[in-house]
Amino acid sequence: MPLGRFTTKEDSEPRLGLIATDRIIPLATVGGPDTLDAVMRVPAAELHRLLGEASESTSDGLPLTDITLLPPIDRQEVWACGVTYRRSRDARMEESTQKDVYDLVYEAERPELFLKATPGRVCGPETAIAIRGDSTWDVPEPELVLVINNRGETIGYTVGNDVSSRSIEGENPLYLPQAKVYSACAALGPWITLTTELADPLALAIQLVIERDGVLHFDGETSTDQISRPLDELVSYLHRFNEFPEGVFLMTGTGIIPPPQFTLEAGDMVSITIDGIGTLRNPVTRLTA
Ligand code: DO4
Ligand code: MG
Repeated sequence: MPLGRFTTKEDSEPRLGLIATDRIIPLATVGGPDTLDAVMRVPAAELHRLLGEASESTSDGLPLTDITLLPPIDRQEVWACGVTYRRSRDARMEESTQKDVYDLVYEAERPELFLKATPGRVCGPETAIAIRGDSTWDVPEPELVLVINNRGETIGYTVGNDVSSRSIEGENPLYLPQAKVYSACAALGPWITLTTELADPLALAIQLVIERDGVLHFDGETSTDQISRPLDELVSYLHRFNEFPEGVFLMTGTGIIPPPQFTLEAGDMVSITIDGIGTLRNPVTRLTA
């Protein structure tokens, strides 16, 4: 059962629960860790045992219709990998004034890793992701996200959207932090699928659907089998000389790039589906000064 973070109409304090077909079992009621911060401090094997026991619970739980799912994050930073798919390298070489850097990093031993978002910049399911008022070319980036505890163990996966300004990054790669990090620049959710429930994270179909005015405007697909580096290599580089006492989320890069004439607009609806995990849906808003 996946792990969801939620509130109810009666209680605005975020809680964690195990999600069954039409209900959620709050972990506090079955003796499990009841915040994501607490989950991140439990060794992976023990966590999976605890959650396995909790999922056997006969508790009725709460109907999913009575809760609001929140982004599955507490105090963790969100990091991201760049140019891990050939498609991402090619698109960036086409748009950038500095084409070589993308080719070089795709081939290099050291991967590109960057800080994508702090928790306050992360949107949950059905809440609006943003495009910047000073950007003219914007895209969603659908990415498999690793959920990594404070020991560096991957405990689960979620769906991520690394919303990005292609015009700002394309002007100069040194503008990457401005292209990537701003208010509501990322989405995570709808929940965390535990590693024990997903056989092979490198064999997952990823689908992106963008609706405009209620009709299909763009769709694309890839598979995590196109990622050019082993996931444990990405995790290992992230943890080199860098500690994550609260655990960390790692977006693993995008393999779906809409055509150059496409840019996100306010009012669009972005849906990202990763097989075995779920669908993350977010409307788009434009930030103005
Ligand atoms: O090199 C810039 C960022 C690349 C990225 O976010 C991706 O490939 O997903
Ligand atoms: Mg990305």
